[in-house]
Amino acid sequence: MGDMNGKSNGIRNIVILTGAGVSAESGIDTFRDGGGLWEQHRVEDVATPEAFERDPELVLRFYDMRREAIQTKEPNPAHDALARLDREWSGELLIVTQNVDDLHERAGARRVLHMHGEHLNAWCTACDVRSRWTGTLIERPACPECGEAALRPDIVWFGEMPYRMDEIFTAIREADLFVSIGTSGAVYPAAGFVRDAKSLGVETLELNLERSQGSHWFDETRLGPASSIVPDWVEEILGNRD
Ligand code: BV8
Repeated sequence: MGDMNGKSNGIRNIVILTGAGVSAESGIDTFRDGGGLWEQHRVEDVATPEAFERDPELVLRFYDMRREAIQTKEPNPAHDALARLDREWSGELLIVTQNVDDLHERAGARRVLHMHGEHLNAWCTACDVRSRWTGTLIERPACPECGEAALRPDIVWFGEMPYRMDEIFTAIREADLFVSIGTSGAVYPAAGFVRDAKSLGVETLELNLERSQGSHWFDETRLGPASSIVPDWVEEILGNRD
């Protein structure tokens, strides 16, 4: 592993940040690649609380379409490799994902934290309960818990606080290695995690199709499709164990 040869044996606690690039080869649109989500929709029209307030139908339709789409997709070898690491890694491991699909879980990963929410949850703005949801929300269905027609996508929109930030910062503080996979480094606070890791002396590795906005912060960057460079890296890190 580049300048970590021999040192990877000293690695016990790993934090992995994943972005849309890890699901790209499963056929789920990324945000900023050609033809991506933000080329078809302006962020401020569909991914902010103000947008939901202004035009709930447009926002609900946007998320209904994506919630339905992810249920027709399958995990790819990158998800499978990270699930294998989760099963076989005896140290601490946390997969912090910016993705709102469930492909990490469907590949078998358990130690997953969705910092930007999940398509397959509906969040009731009346009783605050989150319910598993695979259908649509456009018809404003009743909350299974309180019966109110007050469900919204369980998605962290721009201007909203990402979930479980304390847990994420604690994991980064205790990490020996921070790995960023398939993210453009365009959105904060996720894009700043590498700087937090670096300032704490944590080794940092980036696995991405192309250089990202944060590449210069990483000790090492490996370029290529996640479906091949992630399994290669997992093989390497598992092979270097004590
Ligand atoms: C918050 C859910 C504070 C929605 C998402 C000015 C400066 C700094 C920050 C800000 C600013 N103005 C506003 C902000 C804050 C804002 C922000 O960062 N804006 C950016 C645009 C500047 N952030 C927020 O609002 C966040 N909240 O700051 O709250 C706060 C404080 C107090 C109290 C209250 C609040 C909330 C942000 C969350 C937004 N929600 N997702 C949905 O899904 O609809 S963001 C969304 O974009 C993703 O979740 C992800 O996090 C983010 C970036 O997307 P990526 O996953 O990286 O995907 P992208 O397409 O960009 O890139 C894909 C990458 O994969 C590329 O690099 C590509 O090369 C690579 N790739 C492609 N194919 C492959 C591949 N790699 C490998 N293999 C392949 N095959």
